[in-house]
Amino acid sequence: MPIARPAAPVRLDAVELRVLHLPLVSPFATSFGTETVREVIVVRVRTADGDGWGEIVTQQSPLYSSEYTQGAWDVAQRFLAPALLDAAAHALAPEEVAGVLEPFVGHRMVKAGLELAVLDAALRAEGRALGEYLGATVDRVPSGVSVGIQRDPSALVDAVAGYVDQGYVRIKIKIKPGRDVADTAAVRDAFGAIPLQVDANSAYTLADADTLAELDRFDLLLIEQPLQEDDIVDHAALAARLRTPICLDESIVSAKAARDALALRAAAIINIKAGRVGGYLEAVRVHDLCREAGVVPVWCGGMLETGIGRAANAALAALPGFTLPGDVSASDRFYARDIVREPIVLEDGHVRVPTAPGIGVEIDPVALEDATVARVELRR
Ligand code: NPG
Repeated sequence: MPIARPAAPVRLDAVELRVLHLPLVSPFATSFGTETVREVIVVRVRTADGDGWGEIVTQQSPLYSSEYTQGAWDVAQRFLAPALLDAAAHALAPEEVAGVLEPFVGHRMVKAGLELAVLDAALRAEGRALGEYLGATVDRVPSGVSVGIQRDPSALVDAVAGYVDQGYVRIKIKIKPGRDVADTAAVRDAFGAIPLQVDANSAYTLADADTLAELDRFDLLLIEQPLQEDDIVDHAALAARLRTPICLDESIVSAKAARDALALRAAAIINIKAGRVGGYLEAVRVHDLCREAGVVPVWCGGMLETGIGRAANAALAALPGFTLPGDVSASDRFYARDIVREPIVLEDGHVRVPTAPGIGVEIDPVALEDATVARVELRR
């Protein structure tokens, strides 16, 4: 359902951007690289009625997508934040942000972070929670965990065991060529019928279809993004050869891309990430489209968000079309110290949807300051 009740416009006085470096509790390895520190940009918008917070989920290097932190830092200061400040000289509703930023091609993660900050400011001013605004229908969401590639399959089983013990209701393991069938088999053998899925982050080509078909015997919930971002037709060809449903992540950069992928039968399931599609409002449009397209299951992805994006993801994941557990894990899955006062915690395999106004969490100013490596403020 489209947003039922739009938010009141806000007047922006300033946009503050910070690059943060947050150490991860353990290295996170995927088919595209290993991270030990999360580099992320936090946005604060200042309005007469108070501040709003957002997060730009780019990574240090353009390995997951073409976006990366220094590029985001540049485009935000040079083009996007000035356009927003100009447009909001009088007042700007959160629903108008995407239109103001639309002339600038791409840079969706930056657009998403700016839009979230405006949305947060507007909803805080109204005393309304993001979940309620987006259309949440539950007060807690089941929590899945994403487990990076480990030294070997037995180390992977050990890592998964720790998360199972904590109560995560669904396990996702990262795979890459040479680290797929044996890793998946080890986890399936060790944990029986646990809900399990794999994520390739674009590491394969259609020539690997036979290897990927070997995963069919593990009754996975899905295989995520086996081929490259623009391999829509090849994903459709692969889907015809696998029993395991294909879920797209990197390829789904907008509601339009989602519509096309579904029409071409390149995906049976869609991972929704607000950063990747340019904002939480576009994320709701992807959700709505999937519900209308014969109830295509969707789930909420994660990008190692701080407490800001994590709280917003919990709100998004509470919409009714999110029928699979998302990568909405507890803050301590990645961070020993989050930058919010109310880190997301796991309760009986679920995380709570915040109910306080806006994103529903308060920033810890000391933790924020300690993590900041660069800061800039743009004024009207
Ligand atoms: O729980 O936040 C999380 C991480 C989930 O595996 C996860 N994210 O490919 O989906 C992904 C991956 C990712 C992380 C992608 C960071 C890009 C950046």
